[in-house]
Amino acid sequence: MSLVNIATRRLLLHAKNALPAFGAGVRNASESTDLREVLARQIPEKQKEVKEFRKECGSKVIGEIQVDMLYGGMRGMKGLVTETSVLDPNEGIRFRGYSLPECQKLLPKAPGGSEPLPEGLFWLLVTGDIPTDAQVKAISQEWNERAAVPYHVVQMLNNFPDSLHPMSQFSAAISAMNSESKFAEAYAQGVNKTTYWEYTYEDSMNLIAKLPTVAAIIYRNLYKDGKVSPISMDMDWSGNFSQMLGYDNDMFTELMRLYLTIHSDHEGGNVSAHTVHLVGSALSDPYLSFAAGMNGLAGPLHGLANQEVLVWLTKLREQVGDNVSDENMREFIWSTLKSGQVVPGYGHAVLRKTDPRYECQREFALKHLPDDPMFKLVSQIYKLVPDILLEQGKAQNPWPNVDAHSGVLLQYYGMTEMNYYTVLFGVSRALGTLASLIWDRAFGLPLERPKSMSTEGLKKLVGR
Ligand code: CMX
Repeated sequence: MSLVNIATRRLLLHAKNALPAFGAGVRNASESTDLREVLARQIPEKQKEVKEFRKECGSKVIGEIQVDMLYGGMRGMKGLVTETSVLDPNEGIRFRGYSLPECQKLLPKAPGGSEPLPEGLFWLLVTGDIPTDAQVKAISQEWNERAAVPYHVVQMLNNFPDSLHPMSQFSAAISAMNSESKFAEAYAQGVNKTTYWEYTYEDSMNLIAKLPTVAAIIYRNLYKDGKVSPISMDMDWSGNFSQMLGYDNDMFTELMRLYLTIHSDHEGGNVSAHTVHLVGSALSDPYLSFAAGMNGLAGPLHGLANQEVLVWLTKLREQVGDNVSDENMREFIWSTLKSGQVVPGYGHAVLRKTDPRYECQREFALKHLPDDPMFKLVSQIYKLVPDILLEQGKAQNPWPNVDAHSGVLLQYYGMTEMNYYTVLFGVSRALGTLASLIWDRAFGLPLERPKSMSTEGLKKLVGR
């Protein structure tokens, strides 16, 4: 049985960061390094803005709903407010208005590193401001201080059978951590609803801080010796995570910083984000809300696709061998489609171009692993799959998404356990979904309850 030593040890790691170079139009409204304080100042202003907007425009019509949308997974139906990010079908994700390349350029980096620190992205998602180096460092420290995982959760994880999928372990552990929920405790004591955001904030910060340790316990229990190294107080969130996973490699840590940044948020309608928002609207605490989102992320059409891609690539290599010709690869892709399966990592419900999250992972690979055989295979697939999907004529978007590339980078650094990949996605997704949940409670959004209809009722409604 592994014991997580939550005592901390100090490592002399980080020299003082240089301040990031801010370009024109970059917002950084506050000097304070206390995120809670910055948020507390913003919330009344935003509440006022929304109140006035709703008073003036609350009854304006913003779209029409067609029958097909009800049967078609509500595609294109505008039905949610999410402040943290917006997805453009052609351009991809913008976090608080900043594109992915802009975030890569503007967000603070670790000393000597070139990838953004996810702590900075979290600050941006919560506040809308690009943080300073000092603000990011304060978040790293706060998360390190909040990282202790309750012993009953460690015990529970240690007792799970190896056959239980890592995502089931992850979600169960997150639910079980609601023993720590400040929100649930405050609600039970009958606190005023205007203060809900404060407890949601505390729970969110605690949960994000604990996730790397939970994820590392799962990894070390399933695939290694069950021992997890302790948190180092002077390390950043990704540095600690890499170390706890057992990867003593600066480039793996850099990959984690990039990975945990780019998987964080994809506006509000995707399954994981929407689920966290929906369950949170019942005032289930942030642990329960986020665990529900993780059960959605574990679906093969959503986050589990990163596992499916590696399973599919492995099958391809087994069946057609290495150095596969374009012709043989085309045949393999067609055989996948003809057997009624999807090509994992391709297509998207909103995107209509190559996902910028795919592109930045490809750039990482071109820089650090240009000769890796799996990377070459993924590049060859990228050349062939879009034309085949277009020829088949079904997929609205034949281009690759984030999941088509992530596993290849992980396997290069030795993380070959593909069943585990979605857990990494989940750790990152906490940043976006919990930033949104804090604002949901700050805005006092109500219980979510859209109207559903029967086919019979719909027919009557359209006069048929
Ligand atoms: N391979 C084969 N067929 C595909 C396909 C793909 N990659 N992408 C879409 N299609 C098919 C759909 O299955 C659907 O077929 P039917 O009409 O027989 O039902 C048809 O094309 C139309 O689908 P669509 O409107 O283009 O796509 P949806 O919005 O319904 O679904 C998605 C989007 C992502 C579920 C789909 O593209 C898919 O299954 N992709 C593979 C799985 C994947 O990579 N998921 C990860 C997405 C990113 C993430 O959330 O992590």
